[in-house]
Amino acid sequence: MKAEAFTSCKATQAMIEKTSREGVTTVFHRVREKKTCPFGSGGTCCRLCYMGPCRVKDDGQDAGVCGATAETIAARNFCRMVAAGAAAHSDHAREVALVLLAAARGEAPGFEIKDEEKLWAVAQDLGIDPVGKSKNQLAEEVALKALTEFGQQEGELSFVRRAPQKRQEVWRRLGIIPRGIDREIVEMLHRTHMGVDQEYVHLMLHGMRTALADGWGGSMIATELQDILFGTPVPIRAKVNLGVLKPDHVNIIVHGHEPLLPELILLAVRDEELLAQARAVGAKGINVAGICCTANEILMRKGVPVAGSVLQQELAIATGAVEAMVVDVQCIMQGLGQVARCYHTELFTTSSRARLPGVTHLEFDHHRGLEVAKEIVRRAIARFPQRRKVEIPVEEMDLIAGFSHETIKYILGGRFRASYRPLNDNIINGRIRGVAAVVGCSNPRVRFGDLHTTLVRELIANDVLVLVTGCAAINCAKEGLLVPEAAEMAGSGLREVCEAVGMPPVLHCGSCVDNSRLLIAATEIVKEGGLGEDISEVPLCGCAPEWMSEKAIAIGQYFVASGVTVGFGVAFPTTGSAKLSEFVFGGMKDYVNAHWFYEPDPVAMARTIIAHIDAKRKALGIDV
Ligand code: XCC
Ligand code: SF4
Repeated sequence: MKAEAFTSCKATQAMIEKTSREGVTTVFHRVREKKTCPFGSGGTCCRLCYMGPCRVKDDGQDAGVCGATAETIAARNFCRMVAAGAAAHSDHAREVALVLLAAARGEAPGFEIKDEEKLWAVAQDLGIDPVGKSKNQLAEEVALKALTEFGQQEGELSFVRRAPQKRQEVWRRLGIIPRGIDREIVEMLHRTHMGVDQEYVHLMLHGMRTALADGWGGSMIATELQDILFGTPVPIRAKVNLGVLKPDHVNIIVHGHEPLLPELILLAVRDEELLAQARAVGAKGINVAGICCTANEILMRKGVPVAGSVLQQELAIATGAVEAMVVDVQCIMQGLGQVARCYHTELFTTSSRARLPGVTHLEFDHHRGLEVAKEIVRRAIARFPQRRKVEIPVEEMDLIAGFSHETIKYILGGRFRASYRPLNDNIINGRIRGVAAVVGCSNPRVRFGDLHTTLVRELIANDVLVLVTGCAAINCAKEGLLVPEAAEMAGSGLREVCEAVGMPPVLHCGSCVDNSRLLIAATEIVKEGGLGEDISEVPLCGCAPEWMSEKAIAIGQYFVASGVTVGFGVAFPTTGSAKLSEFVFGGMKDYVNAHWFYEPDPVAMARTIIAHIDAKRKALGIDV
């Protein structure tokens, strides 16, 4: 099979070829065998009850057995994706809140409150007076308040008040301010059960409320509490791609989404006794690298190398150099189990919520997390002598990560007058044309990573400052777009700004829950003044050209509901219904001043984003 057809990433190509030679099946092999179903892909396959399943044509006459029309079915499916995505981000947040609570009470060895400044800020935004309280006392109150945001039945989520006033009014008018995180998700599932809510606009409005419970709720809680526990990111240099695996070290890969156990593994690998054990089996040391958003979390805060993005998880094992892979939740392919059995890798599931058949389960319990971490490291060391053929791709690239919204403030505004003023001024004077968020997954149905990099190159060449998160960030990093020298590829205006500050034209803002940082950054731009009074007025656009997960749909929906127009590539789950597509691609504008768009071609997507940014500039009277 032609590996070049899947991606231009040389490391990925080499490992696809290696697995093909060795008869090992990966996502790239399976995708060729699986045809997509047009009804499922366009959103009009309903399997919500067993009078069906029903595949419905969008001809104005066809309907499911219950009478449900194409737009109802597609809207229900879309909203269920939002609910699942919001649930994933929020359940992650819940776990972090529980760990913060235990840490504050001294019941989680290895965890402590690292960022008191953030703790104070978050406390105040949650309506807690921090004055006169000890660090742990305050952290306990913050954790308990965060936990109530999940089960709250009435009222409004606390972080909603962080949004620009005008945006809050839009939401209040529409009645879509989330009351409680769990409540909105449950109601979304209820409403999409057979025979409940069957009016697509009404469904989509609750889809927005549910998504907002993610962006301004679950995801934001995850990000903020993780910053409190592990520190708010600041710019940090690191390396990316499969070349970060070391031939003479015990390699441990952490993969998934929660940084909790990985932070403890980073502690454990510094343990002298374990290092001695590693040397005793002939290794020079222990190397930890990340995959997916776990990677992004510990990259942002610790500069831990990134082995790859979602589509490289099986390929990392195929190097034959990985002694242990530790996974928790989300984006973990079941195929990993099979691949691990072909090599000497021990794969560990660690979350009480996720197991894989035939895979070692060693549960992360935060009361004894450090012990679990050490046990994993010990077992990884024991695997080292079992290595057979090792083939690590040479490709690795430098990157800079760590651009939290606080950091953006500092680097642009300076240490003593940290503010978004310089960014706003540069947007107003046109050096920076606008801002684009390029986020989300990779998908083997399109050229892996190439859509991200083609799009981003086009954007920066046109003076658009790019913020990246998730697997999009990893893919851009692999191609050298996340270093200051990448400014050479930028248009003259953006280049001037980047060179003056010494920053890359593409800023790594973190994991997928860290898309909540982008909501805050957008809000800061509004609050700084000169670029409108609402997020929807800022020359700003979002996109996920290679998306695949339900979480991506939840993120897209909360961006749109927050006033940011969002483009997706690959395929779009409303295209089976003309009515619903008209709504998401246009009609939503009448409600939230933003909409979705679908564009599978990255260059065309860049043009659409630039045109959108230019239209916003024009409306603000800062035409270039
Ligand atoms: Fe998963 Fe977050 Fe998508 Fe990557 S970007 S494939 S969701 S790891 Ni979140
Ligand atoms: Fe078919 Fe209606 Fe049941 Fe869906 S809910 S499977 S459209 S009968």
